[in-house]
Amino acid sequence: MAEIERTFLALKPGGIERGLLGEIIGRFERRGFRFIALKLTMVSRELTEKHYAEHKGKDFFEGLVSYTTSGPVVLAVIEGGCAISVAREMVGATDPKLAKPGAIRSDYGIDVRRNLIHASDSEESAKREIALHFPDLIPVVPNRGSFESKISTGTDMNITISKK
Ligand code: IDP
Ligand code: MG
Repeated sequence: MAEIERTFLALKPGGIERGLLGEIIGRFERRGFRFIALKLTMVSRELTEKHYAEHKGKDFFEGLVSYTTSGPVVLAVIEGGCAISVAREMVGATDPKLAKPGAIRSDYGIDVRRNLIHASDSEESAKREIALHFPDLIPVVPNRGSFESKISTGTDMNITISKK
């Protein structure tokens, strides 16, 4: 059975401006992923710089940060089998022109900066990005009837919960 994982998604301002929110979120739902956390928000420059810290110093960094902070974004955590790699595949190559047909960036994008959506690229990134954007989400061992929040502690399900 596929390993149950959580990953982080961010719909960038362009996708929301163009009214593609339902379409993009719907793809993940229909694929069978469960939304664990979801919010529409503006992200500060400081948080955006932290999120994209690996790109600091690159020529596109300033444009990337300005674009990401230019309008509302939708941030989400999804859970499901091999969520990290499957979400990356659904999102497609960084440059929409190189993404395969059927990938979100290919189907709706043409510009590398305005490439609609971010998805964590590894287990380590997923952990870091989830903690950065959803610090209140309690990490649980997934796939044990997990739909946890601060309200439901999951103690009746005998699962491991640790607050970071
Ligand atoms: P990823 O989003 O596919 O993981 P990264 O290389 O991590 O791609 O880059 C982060 C984001 O920075 C991309 O999604 C894209 O919006 C932007 N970006 C990457 N390379 C370029 C570039 O060469 N020009 C402009 N923007 C870029
Ligand atoms: Mg990346």
